[in-house]
Amino acid sequence: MKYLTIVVFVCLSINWNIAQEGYEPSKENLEAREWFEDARFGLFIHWGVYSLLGDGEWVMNNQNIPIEAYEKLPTFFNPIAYDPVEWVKMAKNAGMKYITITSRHHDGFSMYDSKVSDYTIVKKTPYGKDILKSLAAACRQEGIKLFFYYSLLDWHDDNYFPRGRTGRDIPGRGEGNWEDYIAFMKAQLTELLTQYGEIGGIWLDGHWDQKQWDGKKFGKLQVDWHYDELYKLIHDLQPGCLIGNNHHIAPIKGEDFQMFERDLPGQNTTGWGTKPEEIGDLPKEVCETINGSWGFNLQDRKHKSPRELIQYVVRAAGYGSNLLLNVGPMPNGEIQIEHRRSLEQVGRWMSENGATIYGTSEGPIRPDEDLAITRKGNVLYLHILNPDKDVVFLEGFDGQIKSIVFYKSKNKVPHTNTEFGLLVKVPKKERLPIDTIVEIVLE
Ligand code: JFZ
Repeated sequence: MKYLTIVVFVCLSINWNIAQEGYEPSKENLEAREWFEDARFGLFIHWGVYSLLGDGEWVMNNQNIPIEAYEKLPTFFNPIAYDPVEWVKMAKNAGMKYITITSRHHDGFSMYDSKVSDYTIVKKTPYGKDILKSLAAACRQEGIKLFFYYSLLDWHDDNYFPRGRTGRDIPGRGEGNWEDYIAFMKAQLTELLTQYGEIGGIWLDGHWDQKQWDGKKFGKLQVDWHYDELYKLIHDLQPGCLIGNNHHIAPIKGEDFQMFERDLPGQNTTGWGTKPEEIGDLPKEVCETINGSWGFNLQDRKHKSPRELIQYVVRAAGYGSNLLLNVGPMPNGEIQIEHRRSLEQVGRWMSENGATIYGTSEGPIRPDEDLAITRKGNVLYLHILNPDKDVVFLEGFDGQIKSIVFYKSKNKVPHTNTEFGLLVKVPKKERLPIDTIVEIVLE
């Protein structure tokens, strides 16, 4: 009997990816997923007291800043230039349909008025106001959906114990109780889903911190994240709220979309990304930075050009995925001029060509270096991303073509149907530097 109890206990305790078993998305949720897939483009915002140091959102870990020293940051966080309406308008003009913002990142600081923590923007900064409240109001006003990023991992809270593989050398950390930490997260998620109106989704991050790491690859999970309870809580509070988790593994029951960090779906270029066999059928979202950093980084000059950004949106759409493009606002609340300018240009392109992106699904052929295809009913949009191409060959294409024109000029496209596929000719005068779109209407 005693032996049996031990066996049962061991079996229970290693089943640590427990999902929201039996989860059936509600009608609201299915509608929200549809909306999400049509939206295709969102703004990611990483903003916190770390922004003050201009060295990214991992600065506490990277510089091993003691808890006590880090706690000085909130005392001079005072974003007097923060104008949420301006942020939302910037996103909207860029052609984005939703915003995902960090409510609490790995540093454990709540950027909103949390009653269950003392470590919040309202209680600890001279600014003293809840930035999510004003952002939520601005989003509502402008018709933009709001999502919250929420960190599962915490470098500040003693109850985040056992510690994960990051933040181990931060001086001043204590040893608390894991179950209390889970209860704390539930209380915070409840606040986030009851104080800000309708929330588009919750973007969880930090799962991987609790997987053992041998310097090359991840091993087993050390803790129970209680996803069954967290996911149920979120869906009970707001059935339409979409859950995504940046765990880089196949979707866990209870999730509503699958995310890909800095990688197009299936292209595991980071090494720790999602493997092709782990791609499920949920709506997809790729996240990427506008420069090289998530949180504000003063020295980062790797600003992506408008051309790169537009092509990334197009490629993601070609994979049937959204793009969540990140900016890291400065500590004063402003978004860098370089990024605002680029987003304006992206917006100009989206306003002319958005019909080939929004509401589309992936095309019949996977994107490659030179092209991506999106689809809307019986219309295919062939996006030629390399202006040097004079001929494009779509191998295996055997659709019956009703009409085929260049999207911009509406001129007919010279083409030949061969037994191996479709050959499309792109005359020089039709070529565009960013994306030459060919509209193919099928019978
Ligand atoms: C995570 C965060 O750590 C990062 O700060 C940012 O918020 C980004 C969007 O998401 O990035 C990760 C995710 C996974 C690993 C490292 C960073 N990992 O598996 O080592």
